[in-house]
Amino acid sequence: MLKKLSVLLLVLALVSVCPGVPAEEPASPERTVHADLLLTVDYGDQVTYVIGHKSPDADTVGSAIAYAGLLQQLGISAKAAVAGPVNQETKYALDLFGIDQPEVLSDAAGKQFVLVDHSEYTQALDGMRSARIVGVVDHHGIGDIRNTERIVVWSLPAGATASIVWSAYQACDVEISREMARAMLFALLSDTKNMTSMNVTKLDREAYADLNAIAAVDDVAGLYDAMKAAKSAYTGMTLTEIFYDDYKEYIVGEYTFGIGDVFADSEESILTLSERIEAEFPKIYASSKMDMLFCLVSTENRTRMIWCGDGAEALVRAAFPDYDGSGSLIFEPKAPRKSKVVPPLTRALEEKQK
Ligand SMILES: [Mn+2]
Repeated sequence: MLKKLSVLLLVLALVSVCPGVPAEEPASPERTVHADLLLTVDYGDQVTYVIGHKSPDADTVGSAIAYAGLLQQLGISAKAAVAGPVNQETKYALDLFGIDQPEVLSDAAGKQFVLVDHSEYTQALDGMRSARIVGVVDHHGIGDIRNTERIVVWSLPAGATASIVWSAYQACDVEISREMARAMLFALLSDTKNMTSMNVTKLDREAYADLNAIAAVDDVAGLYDAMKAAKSAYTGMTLTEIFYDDYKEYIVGEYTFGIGDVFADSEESILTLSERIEAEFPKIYASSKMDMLFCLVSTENRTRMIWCGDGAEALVRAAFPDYDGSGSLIFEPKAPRKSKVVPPLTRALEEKQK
């Protein structure tokens, strides 16, 4: 109930500061409520890195760039960064728009961050437990990061983190430049599959309409298709690199597991690609630190899941009662990692430890 209420309050707060609504009173230094709150946080003298999760995807990178841009506009010394090299999809969009790739950091210790698109240490840059976190922008659940200071956390169940960043610009009444609109637009397109995903909310639609107008991209559907093609081409990458291209780790009690999300460009390549990864899986598993590894190979319509590690098969049996014991699991329609794979695996692992 409390959670519902606070989300409602945040939404109301956001609505109340939308631009176009004349201010009731001439706010002292013409700053909105949310801009004021962002500036209430103590950033000290060091630079604030805005960074997304490991195996950065387009939403993580575009959101980091745009939120760093917002903080800069408010006079905060902020810089976008990434926790690893950007993927082919993101590289395509950045190159197309002439936007610089954010700096790649390898260790968070001693530095200061705003986290975007994640809020758990397993997905954060190494050393994050020894870093200072001064903000979070995320559309997943609340993870395990800790900070007892007063910071700004934007957490909304939107289709993309980029939409929340967009709403932060609205709440702070900061004008969105064409470059920032393009960064948020490619992020939004990627996470919502060009606004066709089931997770699309009204906020995403409003963000999309506004960003589209500012970004002035001739053919948005064509941009999305080209990004998708760049992603599934995996040009010049080893099978291990393909597995880790879009990869996330999870901890449930005393168990750890990782899931790679691999994109196939046709029904046939679901099988060929997943069989090639399967052959390489024991080697990938041996050099990982996880108890179990899972790999999803999907087109827009179908997913084949394979796994490796002690107890992985038994876990699949417990999590997915339809599993036929054939050594792999087919999902139709496609199984998004976040909504259809992580929750059943997590529940089954929790059950196992009761
Ligand atoms: Mn995201």
